[in-house]
Amino acid sequence: MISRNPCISNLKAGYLFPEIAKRRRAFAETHPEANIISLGVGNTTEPLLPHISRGLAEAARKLGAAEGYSGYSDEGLLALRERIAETFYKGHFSADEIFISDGAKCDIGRLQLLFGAKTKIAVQDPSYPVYVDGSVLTGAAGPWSGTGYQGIIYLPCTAENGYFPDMDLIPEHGLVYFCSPNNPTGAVATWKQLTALVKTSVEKGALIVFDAAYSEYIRDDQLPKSIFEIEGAKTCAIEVNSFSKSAGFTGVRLGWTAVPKRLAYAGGESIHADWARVCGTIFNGASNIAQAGGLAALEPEGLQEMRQLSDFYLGNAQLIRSALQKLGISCVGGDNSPYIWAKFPGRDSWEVFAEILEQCWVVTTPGAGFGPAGQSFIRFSAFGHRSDVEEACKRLEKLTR
Ligand code: PGU
Repeated sequence: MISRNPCISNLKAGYLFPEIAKRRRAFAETHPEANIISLGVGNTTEPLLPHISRGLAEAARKLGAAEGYSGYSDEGLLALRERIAETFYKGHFSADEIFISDGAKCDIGRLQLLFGAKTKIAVQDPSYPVYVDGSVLTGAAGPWSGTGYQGIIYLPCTAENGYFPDMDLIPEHGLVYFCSPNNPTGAVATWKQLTALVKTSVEKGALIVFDAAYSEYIRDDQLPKSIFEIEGAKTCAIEVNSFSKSAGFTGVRLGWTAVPKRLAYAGGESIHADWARVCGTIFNGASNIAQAGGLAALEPEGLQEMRQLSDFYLGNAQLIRSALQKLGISCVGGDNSPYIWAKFPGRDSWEVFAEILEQCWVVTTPGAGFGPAGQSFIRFSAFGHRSDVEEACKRLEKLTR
């Protein structure tokens, strides 16, 4: 029989969120009476708001008539690319520098094809596990060596350093994944910090893949929402973003990647041209219905609805944070992000995860799943119906520590 791709064997365990779902199912099987509430995976729960929902419905209806029908749209609807360039980048990008995707996660996976297995990879520690697992799959990292994957440069982002890494650790000519607002800590990098990141990356010839999936949760207008607000970023950064958490499109699937035309590899070749080549080869464009939904989301009514939706989840975040603080559990996040990062000093995070599940019937995410620095932390997601979040907060009082 055919041999397994050795890179897959290098993955230590199953992907984090299915692993959590497996443990939840195992608990539910032995405790059928448990009415479990999930504050685990960051999955949206609230219905689409009317203007955006109408945009999707209308697009589906149009496909049923000869004059409204459309097929493949490859790199995306021009109108949507233009609207994204205007809305998020204030016209500093041209439409052809915006590539529409079926979500940020999918593009993070595809982007790795640009750099190959010899690339040095740096990630914030803790961070979204796809950066590391995706690097293992392409052979740029792995196998697991006890405390982390070989070949990954973990950039500790902890309370001690204000959740911003030591710039001396940025690898020369490497790839740096940077997520702000950060999943899982909720920390948002300041202007000064992102300026340092861009400056260091330019000096060291490193490329930043900036994940702005939670940028619409930033309420403090002193904080940058995009790496491209920083001068010089167009020579060293790519940005991925998504409608998932802002418009509730986790199931609809729509995102984008901004790739500056002037961005070049060490040998001078165009990264933009290669990205177009990769997408043209292994991606046939986002759903035309989803793209019409995205256009509706970027109309004034849609923008208001996105604000309303993210305000709702931020309201949940406040409830969770104050419930934890009342219990004397120290936590951060939730102001400009939908995640709360709670510390359980000296504890193993999978053990705390099990304890919260068993004592409170609440699913969370163990911090260790986001990197070595996540040990002793738990991530609480603010995505949930209000009544579930309120009930979960009450149940957390049962936690005996
Ligand atoms: N980027 C970050 C930083 C994320 O946290 C997530 C989702 C995505 C991208 C995915 O965006 P899409 O546009 O929907 O593809 N993180 C969630 C969901 C889990 C997962 O595996 O994607 C989370 O709970 O962390």
